[in-house]
This record gives sequence, structure tokens and C-alpha cells, in this order.
Amino acid sequence: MNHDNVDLDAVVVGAGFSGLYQLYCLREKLKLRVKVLEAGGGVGGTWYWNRYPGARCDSESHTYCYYFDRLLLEEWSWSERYPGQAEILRYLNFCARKLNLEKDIHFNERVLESEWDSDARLWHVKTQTGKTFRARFLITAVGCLSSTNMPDIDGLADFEGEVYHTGQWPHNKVEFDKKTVVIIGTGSTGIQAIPEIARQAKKLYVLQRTPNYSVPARNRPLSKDFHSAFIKEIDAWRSKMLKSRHGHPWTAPDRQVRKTAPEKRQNIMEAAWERGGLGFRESFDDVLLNEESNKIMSDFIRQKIVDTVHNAETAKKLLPIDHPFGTKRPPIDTNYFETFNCDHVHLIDVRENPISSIFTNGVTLSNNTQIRANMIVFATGFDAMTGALQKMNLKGRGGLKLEDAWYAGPRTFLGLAVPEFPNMFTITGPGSPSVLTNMPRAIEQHVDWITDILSHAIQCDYVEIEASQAAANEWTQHVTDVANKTLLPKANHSWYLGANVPGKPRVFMPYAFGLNHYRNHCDSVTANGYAGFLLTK
Ligand code: N01
Repeated sequence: MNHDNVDLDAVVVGAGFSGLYQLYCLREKLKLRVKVLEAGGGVGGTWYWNRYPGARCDSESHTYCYYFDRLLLEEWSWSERYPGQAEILRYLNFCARKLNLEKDIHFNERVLESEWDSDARLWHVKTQTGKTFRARFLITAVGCLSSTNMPDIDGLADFEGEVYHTGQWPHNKVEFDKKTVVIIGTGSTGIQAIPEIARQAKKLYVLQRTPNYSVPARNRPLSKDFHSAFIKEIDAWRSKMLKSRHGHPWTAPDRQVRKTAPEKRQNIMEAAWERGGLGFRESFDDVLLNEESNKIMSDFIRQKIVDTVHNAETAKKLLPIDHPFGTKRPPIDTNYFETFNCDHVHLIDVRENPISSIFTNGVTLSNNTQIRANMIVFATGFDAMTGALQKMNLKGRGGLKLEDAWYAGPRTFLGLAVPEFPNMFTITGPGSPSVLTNMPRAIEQHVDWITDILSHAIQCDYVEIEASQAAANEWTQHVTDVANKTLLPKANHSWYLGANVPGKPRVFMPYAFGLNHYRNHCDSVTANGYAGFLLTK
């Protein structure tokens, strides 16, 4: 074997939650020769890169972990209700060590190009270090939120201070002490980072384009006996998560906001606000289905903002008014709105007065106001769901580029496979429930399903498996139809729609009908002999 060419059964790209579990399944269950290629210097994916202050998951700890291996569940205990970035990274390193995964991962190996060779029926995967990995199967485990969205602002290169993007945060400690910091963006990331940066910086300017809803997380340390109680009930937790539409261990009760008496619904919302977290949205079952119901809940949050923020003008600027609650990914926070009561924190509305350029010492707004700063933090999000796939420069049958195949938006079968890209599977790809769920539940379902189809292909001597055009067209239409039955497409700047990236086709990308229904779809495809796939002997 040539030193720079490696021949394998399968290549997995990415060593986050999905890549690690996929490696485990292909190596241990199917006994394949498999390697993971990872651009980072360690495992973790999202949690390797997103080290910004305040980074924390909004799924509860005991649900945001693998459930496929009971020993992993028993041996790891979480310290807080929601896991922080450092703890998740320690957890994933613990799993990699326990399952002896690292020996099959190439770190610092960024994939630059991946091309299907129709004659040899192999994928050729080329990396930045000059290697080519050749494999029968290619599985992308690149995450939905891993390609950063950096706005193209005039003069950025001239800025003499520090510049960071939250999605590529440095490994060394960033010092905010005695500094004036500008942060751009008030999505889930900005909302987590702002209170933490405010605690340390001399002055903080928050440049907000779209005010956001946020619900208190109510994070807290877990009690000492939480873990022992949890492991006695693992099966019950698993079953609750699998039954729900979003992979969290609860389902919305059968009641509608607008049909509940005003006093009663106010009490329900107050109690849910006190419990905190993503469950707030699930205290009724029609929040994302009915405009009137949504408005009542949105008004409730707006009132909380007014009650929390002392300065009336600041409070008004913080009120989300251009989209219904939950139609952009709903953040949960710790002291986000309270932070605007600090004298050294200043809210700037850059929808009213947009950023015009960056100069050597700060940011200039359209009305010529100059904000002088030592540091600019971009919390401006990601080219979500398709960005990381497109960065792999995928070429399918006949050299077809993924970007050309998806010129009008992503077109997949089940979010798992793409016509003209044989033997390639996309974990949590566009068209799957992914980002609308508690990710580890969606990931385990995808990895199990992919492992089964590869096992089937190997047993039956199929040399190619490929989604049919008809199946992908039908599924993509179904994804759109399902989204259109909800309020989800109503947020103008949502990354669910690709609307946050200039020039990106505006298509609702995740599957909104729920992980439970989605699993049934996938199972029926399997039961029907992989209907929708072209299987070639
Ligand atoms: O990114 P976002 P994020 N000028 O796209 C603004 C997950 N996550 O990194 O809304 C000025 O949501 C943009 O403004 P607008 C979670 O799924 C999870 O915050 O486009 N502003 C917006 O305010 C989340 O949804 C967790 O008008 C600009 C912000 O930047 C996803 O990651 C924690 C701009 C981007 O918000 C992405 O969240 C963190 C410009 N040119 C993240 N460009 C948890 O589990 C963009 N913006 C808790």
C-alpha cells in the first residue's frame, strides 16, 4: 500500500457524538476496516470548537449522552442540570477511551475533497495533509452547526484588536479583563456568552440585529443521589425520549394555549417559567401550530423582559417582535436579560443603525457612530446543515458536485442519502429531524439505521446503494409540506431556512414532524427491503 493511500471499507468524517458512535458500530458490529477523519486535534466535534464563555448544552445532562451502552451510562455521572462545554468534552473523551476509539481516528486531518470513482466503486477522500483514503462507504458525521458564518464586513482585516468567532474559540484562555468588547449576535450563543463576558469585561457593547426570545435555563448542580436514582430508571428515561417528537423525556400535554382559561394558562406558564428550560414551550401542544396561541406565549415572554430590564428604552429594544416564539431555535439562558441592567453593558440596535464598517480601533455604524473596542466577538452562527457537507467538496456520479445537485436547496432521502452519491450516508443530514431534537437521540437512530443498511448490503453483496431520485423528490416535498403546517417557516432570518447566509437557497431544512414519526418512516423503509434505494449487485 502506498504511504499516502489508505484502503478501507469505510471512512467516517468527524469525531463528534455521531462519528464516534458510527466508528464503534462499524468496527465492533460489522468488523469493518474503518477510520475516522477529524479536522480538530481531539474528539468532540461541536464541543471541541465551541469553547466560548458560557457554552453549555440546553438538553439536560442525563439525556444528552449515549444510551447504547449501559456501562457508559452507569460509569459517568453529570455534575449539573445542563452540561457545560468542558464537561461534555470530558465525557466524549471518556467514551472514546472506554471504547478504545482513538486508535482509529486521524486527528488534524481535514477533508478537502471526496469523489466517487464509478469504475472502482470506491470513494476517494483527500485530506489537507496530502493523504487519500479509499473506501467503499463514506459516512459524513460533520454536524449540523460546524461551518461558521462570518459576516463580510468592510475593514475587518484592519482591526488592530482581538477578533474571535464563538464557533472557533481558541484553546488558550481569552482575557476580557480591563477590555472593551463588542459582541455581534444574539442567538443561542450570544445569549450564553453575553452574561459571562459582561462579568469580566470593562465594557460590553451588544450589537443586536434581531431581538430574541429566551427562557431561563435554571441550571443548578445535580444532587449527590441524582445519578444512583437515574441508573435505576434508565429504561424509563430512554422510553420517554423515544416516544417524544423531539427526543427529550417529556411530551406536551393535550391542551391548547388559546383554549385554556386565561388565569389557568397564566399559572401554567408561570410554573413552566420557574422550572425553566426547553420544556417551557411544551407546556401546551399548539405553540408552533396556531398563531393566536403562539402570540399569547410570546406576549408572556415579552412581559417578562419588560419586568426584568430596568431601563424602559433598553427593554423595548430587546422585545422580539418580528417572529413567533419558537420559530427560531429557542435559547435558554442564565441572567441574559438581567445583564442589560449593568451600567457597563450597552445594547446597540444594528437593524435600526446597521454596522457599516470596521476600523482599526472598533466598529462604525451607518450613522457614523464609532464604537471603540479592544475585541470583537462574532456570535454570528453557522452555515447550518449544508455548510460543512459542502466544504468536503463532494463529487458523486459523473463528477456531479453536491453544490450543483443542491443548487435549489438540499434534496435527500430521509436526510440520510443523496441521489447520485452512491454508498454515502449523511448522519443528521438536511431532511432529518436533527436540530429539532435532543441530538444524541437523533444520532443514535441514524447510526443504527446506517449500520443496518451497510450490514444488509454486505450480506447481500450489493456493490452500490443509492437513494432514487423519486424517493428524494418525494421526501424533500414531504419535509417542506410538514414544515408548512407549522409556524416554523415564519422567522425571516432563521438558519433553519438558510436565511442567515447571503445567497443560500431558502428552504426549510430539518424534518419537523418529529423523531418518533421519522423513526417509523425509516423502519418502514427497512421493512420494505429498503424501498426508495437502488441496490446494485
Ligand atoms: O447562531 P444564530 P448561534 N450583523 O444563527 C446575528 C445551537 N446552539 O451560534 O437573527 C449583525 O442563531 C444574527 O442576527 P439575525 C442552537 O441550535 C445551541 O447563536 O440573523 N448580526 C443572530 O442574532 C442555535 O440555534 C446551544 O438578525 C448578525 C446571531 O448573529 C445554533 O447553535 C448554544 C450578522 C446568530 O444567531 C446557532 O446559534 C449555542 C450580521 N452581519 C448554540 N450575522 C445550546 O445547546 C448574523 N448576525 C444551548
